[in-house]
Amino acid sequence: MGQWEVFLSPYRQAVDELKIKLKGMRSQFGIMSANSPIEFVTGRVKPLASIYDKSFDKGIPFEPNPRLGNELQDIAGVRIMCQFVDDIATVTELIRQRNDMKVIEEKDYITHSKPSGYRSHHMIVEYPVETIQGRIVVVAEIQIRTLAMNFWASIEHSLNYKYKGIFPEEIKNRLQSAAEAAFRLDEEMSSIKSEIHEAQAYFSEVKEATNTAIHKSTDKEERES
Ligand code: 0O2
Ligand code: 0O2
Repeated sequence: MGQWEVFLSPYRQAVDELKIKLKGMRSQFGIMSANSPIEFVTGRVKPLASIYDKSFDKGIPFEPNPRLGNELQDIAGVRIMCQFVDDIATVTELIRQRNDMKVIEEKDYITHSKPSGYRSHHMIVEYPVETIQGRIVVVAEIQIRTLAMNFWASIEHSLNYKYKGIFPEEIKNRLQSAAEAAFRLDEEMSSIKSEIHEAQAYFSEVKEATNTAIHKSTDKEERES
């Protein structure tokens, strides 16, 4: 295995484990029939080309060693999407209370959005992974955002590739106003949150009742055949 594969392997393990644990939080809300503050979870290990670009920008040697892992805090990155803005505070509190990771830094780009219009809450955590060579503590970044914030960020991210970070003035202004529109959408959805939750609870009940009815009728058919 190459040196980079060896270096990145605990980061891959961290992303896999964090995804399972955070998706587990979502299922636990489901089991308790409570509204989950987590809509979905994704994760990735930063591709080598992006590690190269970022280490170059930050003036850090592009070498597979612990310095790189400590200075580039998003080599292991996990993203949590929420339906409502106040779910973000619920999720961050749940993460702060966990014993299997230690929050070392938080960046609130929701109250203080970036000049681009970017909004998200970032948590930098130290996460220990158990390997055959012992415990390795890796730094990982957890980004928590609403679906609307995520929609904006993924569009802006693709445009960033196209324009290599230098947007024409008109696109820049449009993206900023789209970010504000996304934020207003979040505010509007929050104002009808209880209505939405009622509808979602009703939908789940109907789905469960239909499933139970189908199970009963197929069981009966099997017994009779
Ligand atoms: P792009 O446009 O280059 O970002 P599964 O195990 O099935 O749940 P899967 O399909 O293996 O999940 O991957 P997952 O977990 O859905 O996430 C993959 C996509 O989400 C990638 O996009 C990642 O770039 C993006 N992503 C997820 N979490 C993070 C994060 O914390 N930071 C960053 N920067 N990106 C993240 P694509 O599809 O590769 O395309
Ligand atoms: P990718 O492709 O998403 O993996 P710092 O050292 O704290 O000054 P750093 O490490 O860049 O700087 O941290 P920051 O800005 O808190 O968070 C970096 C990540 O947040 C980015 O990863 C993006 O995923 C996301 N992000 C930050 N600002 C923006 C933005 O304006 N638009 C979008 N779409 N995403 C943003 P990378 O490394 O850019 O890459």
